Amino acid sequence: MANIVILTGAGISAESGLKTFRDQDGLWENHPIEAVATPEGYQANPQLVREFYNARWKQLKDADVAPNAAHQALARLEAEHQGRVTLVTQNVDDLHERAGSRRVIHMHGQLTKARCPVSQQVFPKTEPFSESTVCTCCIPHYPLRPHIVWFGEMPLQMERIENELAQCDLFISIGTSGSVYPAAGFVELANQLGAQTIELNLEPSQVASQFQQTRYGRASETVVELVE
Ligand code: BV8
Repeated sequence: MANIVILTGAGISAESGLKTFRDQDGLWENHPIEAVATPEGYQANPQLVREFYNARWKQLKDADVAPNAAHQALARLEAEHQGRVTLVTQNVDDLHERAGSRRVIHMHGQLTKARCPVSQQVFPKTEPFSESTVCTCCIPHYPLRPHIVWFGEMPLQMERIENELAQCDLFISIGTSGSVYPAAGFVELANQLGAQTIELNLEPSQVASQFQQTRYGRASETVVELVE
């Protein structure tokens, strides 16, 4: 049976009602995402950045935000290939878990978690970020930061991801524009290591030419077709 590594991006959550980065033309409240999703942005205007992540965290709780057919198809694929499917996501939402996926690596962090900026200890996020939402691990207590990988910060679990890519026979990229590294470089690594590579997206990504196979359309259709 194939070892399968799947990379997902914001496009897989689009049909669940979560905006993609491109939908916002790279902006949020008229701030460039790079300005808001960076350590410098947080340093310069912590309240703005806290509001950015609080808003997206609250949106996860909206009744109409739920996993879609693509998330569910990936959870079925994992259940059918016990232990042979690894899901690496750039998304910070929890829709893969809510669909039933278990082996999920959030390489860019999670909206549902908070982190102490000093000890780096990670906590479940139970309340909106504010100046007074502080860690319990240090004295003095520090305001918790989003457990999110900002631009210029090292993605999480890279060694494990590279290890999974080295052993995979099949690499499938779903719903990502291929605009951010190192995630956009995974297909090159998979090709070098002899895996089959497939891109499923609404339109060709910035690295589309590096995939052996490409299928375009909405994830809720293309992923279901591929998995069934
Ligand atoms: C790092 C968390 C080093 C935040 C995110 C120059 C060249 C190369 C690299 C760089 C460079 N300058 C700087 C860099 C590095 C930088 C980078 O790549 N910058 C880019 C802008 C060039 N990368 C980093 O900084 C990374 N870290 O390099 O660290 C290092 C080394 C040692 C020590 C320390 C550091 C960290 C990057 C992580 C940033 N955080 N997310 C948050 O979420 O708030 S990035 C964020 O944007 C996402 O996580 C994702 O990774 C990225 C792009 O988003 P996508 O998921 O692709 O979404 P997008 O909207 O772009 O596309 C959606 C796609 O879906 C579209 O193609 C659309 O067609 C499709 N779609 C839409 N609807 C559907 C659909 N498809 C199917 N069905 C549908 N219905």
